[in-house]
Amino acid sequence: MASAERGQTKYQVNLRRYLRESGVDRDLIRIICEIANASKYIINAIRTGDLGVAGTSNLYGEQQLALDVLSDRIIQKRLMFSGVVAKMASEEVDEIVEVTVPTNGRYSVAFDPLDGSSLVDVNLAVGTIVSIYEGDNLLQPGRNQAASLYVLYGPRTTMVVSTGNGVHEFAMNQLMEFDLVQENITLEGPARIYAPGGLRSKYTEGTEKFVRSLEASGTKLRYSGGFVPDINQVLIKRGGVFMYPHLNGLPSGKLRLLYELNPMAYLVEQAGGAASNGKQRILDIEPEGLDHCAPVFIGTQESVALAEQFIREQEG
Ligand code: AFP
Repeated sequence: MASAERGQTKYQVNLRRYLRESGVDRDLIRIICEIANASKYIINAIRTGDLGVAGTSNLYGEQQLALDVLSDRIIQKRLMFSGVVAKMASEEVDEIVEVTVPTNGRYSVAFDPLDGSSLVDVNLAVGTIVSIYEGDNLLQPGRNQAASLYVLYGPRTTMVVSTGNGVHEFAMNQLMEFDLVQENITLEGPARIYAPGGLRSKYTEGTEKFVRSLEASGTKLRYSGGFVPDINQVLIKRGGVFMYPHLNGLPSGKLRLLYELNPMAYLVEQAGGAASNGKQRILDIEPEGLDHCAPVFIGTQESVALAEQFIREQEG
């Protein structure tokens, strides 16, 4: 039900009301709505902000853009004063940030403030990725998340969120509020699209055979270089698979467990899909640190199982 009807007037169901009527914990709603508010300022930063470098580097030694730092500050400030957050971990900050102002400390949040920021200068879609845990331990397996979401800054601004009862999409309206557009997004059948991250020339034998099987079955290649839009395609098209695999010379792949893989794996599993590092469920991986990276195959259960089979057969 995308909107509630009272008499002749149709009312859109907005994010806060939908979560409240779904019985979501009020402090968790607070965090999700703070991210929704932060997204308004991030949109403005993307549209008008400085596309240059910040002159600093992140935890992975990657050069930070001014937009990375600005987006990080926008989100940190809203979570810091939310009154319900104990700790924050940002992909753009080297260590965990303790909330130092009064808070009930019920939740902790890991986030990538602007994933794919290097795509802004070529005007491609980028996103914010958020992972929420109860308590103050951010280094626990992703299966313990209380919620996860992403905001996709594309031709439309949308939020896809799960609090453990299905995956739902909201779109930003003219008032910059998020209205429900579809609920209980569910992946169906085999992948119709695939997104192969990383250099193909460095694929291992198992991954190479997996990709060839996708091509042979007519699966279409759809890869933007942005994790958020690429995963969004898999979810909204109801069927696909994304991979950023282990590569020859890069056994851990590129993507970050806390800030990218866990939140997306939570969403995709809530949508009836699967997420694996090629051998193990992403959400069962014990984080070894904030900078933990892992290979990923994520999408329909059928496609992820096939990837694991090829890797098992070819690489043991
Ligand atoms: P940035 O946030 O540094 O732009 O990286 C984005 C990303 O982590 C993820 O969004 C993409 O899936 C992946 O990099 C693309 O990596 P390649 O550019 O190596 O394909």
